[in-house]
Amino acid sequence: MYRLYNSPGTAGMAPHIVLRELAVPHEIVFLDRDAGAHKMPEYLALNPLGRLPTLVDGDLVIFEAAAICLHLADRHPEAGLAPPVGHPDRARLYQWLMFLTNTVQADLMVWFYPERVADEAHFTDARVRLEERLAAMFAPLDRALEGHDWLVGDRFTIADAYLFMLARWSRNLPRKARDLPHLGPWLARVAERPAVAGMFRVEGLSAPYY
Ligand SMILES: N[C@@H](CCC(=O)N[C@@H](CS)C(=O)NCC(=O)O)C(=O)O
Repeated sequence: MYRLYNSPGTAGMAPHIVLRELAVPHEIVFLDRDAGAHKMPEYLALNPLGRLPTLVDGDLVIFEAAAICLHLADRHPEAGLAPPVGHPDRARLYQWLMFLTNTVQADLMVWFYPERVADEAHFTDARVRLEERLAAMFAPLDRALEGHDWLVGDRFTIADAYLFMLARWSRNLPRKARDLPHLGPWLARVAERPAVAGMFRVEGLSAPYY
């Protein structure tokens, strides 16, 4: 039984989708971030950064959403949520997953929490620049989907789960992923998946989803 520590709508969404795609027994533990539950000693013992998500898989405890997605895909190779190791599509999956987590997600986090890097007087300037940067990041993702149903290869992978989570966050920005010609239909396609619909239900989120 996997246990995923999570909070609705946050970085735990991609691992949550992956658990549901795998249809494996799992428990989602929602921590009350407003109450600071993710900074309590009990949780810090699992994740010293006090961030969500964290996965518990027997004796293994890991954090970082992308690492959790890869681990889950590797534990259940028969599900095909990641191409086989050594296959060119596996390299493409690494490329997009790393780009998503270390570049797109990093800038999105600063857009949502500018107080972490700047004084309030600079929030607007910082956000305008981040919006430019993020538009330039979503553009190649949009192009990669041209003529393709999924980001990597010819089936849904963990890269789609991850991109869905981040593309959905862009609904708060002036330039939204959903307005791009290929990302828009792709978002609708992902949202229709039973695993994704189930995730929204469990996370208590309602439409519009992205
Ligand atoms: N790179 C980490 C980021 C995790 C992260 O920052 N999660 C946010 C929620 S989206 C969080 O827990 N924030 C609480 C905090 O930073 O104190 C991952 O992808 O797992």
